[in-house]
Amino acid sequence: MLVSHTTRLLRMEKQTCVFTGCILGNPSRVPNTYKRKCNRGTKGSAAWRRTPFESTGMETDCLTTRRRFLRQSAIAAAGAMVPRAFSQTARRDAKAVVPILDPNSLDRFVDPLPLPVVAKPLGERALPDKSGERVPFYRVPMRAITAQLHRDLPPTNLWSYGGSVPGVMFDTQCGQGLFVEWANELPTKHFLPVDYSVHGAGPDTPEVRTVVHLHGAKTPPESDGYPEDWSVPGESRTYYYPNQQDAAQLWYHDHAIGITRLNIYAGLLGLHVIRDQAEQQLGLPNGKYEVPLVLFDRHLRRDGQLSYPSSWVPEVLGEVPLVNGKIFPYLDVEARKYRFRVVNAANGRLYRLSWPHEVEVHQIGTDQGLLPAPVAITHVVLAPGERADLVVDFAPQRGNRIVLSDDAFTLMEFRVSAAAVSDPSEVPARLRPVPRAAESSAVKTRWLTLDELKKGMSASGGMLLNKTPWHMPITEKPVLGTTEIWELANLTDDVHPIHLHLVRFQILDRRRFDVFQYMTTGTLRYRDPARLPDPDEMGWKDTARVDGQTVTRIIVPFEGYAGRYVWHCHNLEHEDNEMMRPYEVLAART
Ligand SMILES: [Cu+2]
Repeated sequence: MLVSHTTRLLRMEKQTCVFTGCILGNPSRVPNTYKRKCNRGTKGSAAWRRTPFESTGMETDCLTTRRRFLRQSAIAAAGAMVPRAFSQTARRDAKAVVPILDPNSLDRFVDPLPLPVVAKPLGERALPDKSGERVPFYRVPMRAITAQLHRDLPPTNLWSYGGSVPGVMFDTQCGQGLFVEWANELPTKHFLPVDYSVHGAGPDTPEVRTVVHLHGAKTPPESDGYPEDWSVPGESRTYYYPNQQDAAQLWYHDHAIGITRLNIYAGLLGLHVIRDQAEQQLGLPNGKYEVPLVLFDRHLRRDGQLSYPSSWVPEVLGEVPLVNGKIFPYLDVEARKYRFRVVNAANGRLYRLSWPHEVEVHQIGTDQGLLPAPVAITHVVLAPGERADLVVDFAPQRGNRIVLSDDAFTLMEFRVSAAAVSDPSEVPARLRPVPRAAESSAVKTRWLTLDELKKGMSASGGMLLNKTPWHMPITEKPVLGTTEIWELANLTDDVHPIHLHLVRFQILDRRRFDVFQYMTTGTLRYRDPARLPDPDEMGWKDTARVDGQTVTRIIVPFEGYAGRYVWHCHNLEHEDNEMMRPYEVLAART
């Protein structure tokens, strides 16, 4: 396996540029418009393709200078740029196919916010543990659909779980397990461009393959959606979700090796809410006053169809914002409190949601459920994979229109009714205990680097975790029932949202360090004191923003199941290009 993969990559390195498809070492054959990109691609791709298998040179090549997510967001807001690699692709599309859609050409707030359909079980099935207990059984087909993303656009081709994007929503109770048969009924040809040079996506692999991961769930390994456990059209996988965990807003999405970014971009994502008694007794807004907001962005052509780069690029930030699958939707609300369950389901965009200052907003929860206490906010930052649980009080806003924005663009509008209503819901001062995990409880501390491989000043050649490609032997093997501290040392300039499957964790602190000194001498020098996580991050997390040139320490109790899982960056372009590693939870010794 290792030999064949290595051979394939080295052969590819001699033949083609992974950025443009042109012949390496023969830049005269490159079209002028692609020359700058090809030149960096030629050098950069050869360097990083070779490095994972030959250790020379990589350590001094991977110092990065790329822009930070927040900076991207702010500049894009000014209309000055979209990420370089992505905008080049867009221009290519514009010339070759159909002009690219400018979202500012669309009327705003003309479509109501869609709400996901709640999944209904088909029946019951017996648990595999021979206890005789029967639990609900669901079947969710993955199918090609069309959906109108805006009143004035033609229908868009998408892939869906259960007929919509986002897909059907699971509304579940803690302790009530369920089976889901995920049935791949997709076509055999992908409608987005597959880059066959990405690991796991070679031409000898079926082009359409899917595997579902329930993000944030404590799931047995055989049901967790291991990236190589994919199924092809005509096949299905039945997974068991025990739901033995605290109430939280989870979400499910595709995780197929090498094409996760394409499958999620196509629409393969949906929600899974777990509720519990403790949360239900708090009196928070519920029923129709609890609304999911699933955020993602896309790049669209004027004919309404998705556009995606023809070969791998490090980040894809769409120019068109969607909420629950609609562009610039509106929601009619009563003058009272609402609970919004926000999920960042974008490929690479870090959202910085801003509410008008006169609107009272509290964050009450994060990835893995409620915070200890509500946090008053005017904005919330969410990297891909992260969630925020918000309560917004519209009572003082009778008759007003409230616009929710991100730094980069307007997202949606809330139209507050002029009528006064009674509001029995409340936001208690104490939500649930979340004791801080003691560092002394950790039996092991791991130093793990986040790396970008590059040559020259700006070319990205891919990302790695701990300088180790996906297929290399497993190096992280925590023992079930023990706690570890993972020191995530980000050697790049970018924020990388790091997600661990199976577990929940707490962020201990963040601390900037001298990356240049570390890279050149191997010694660690911190630039400033450690910072505690933000107040809205003081709950249980499953995805943590690891800032550029910073060590982010997380403390992780490995609970649930022994077996093989993964940890990865949730920027989907990074994840697909090897910023993902397996890890194995070892059974505790008896
Ligand atoms: Cu990343």
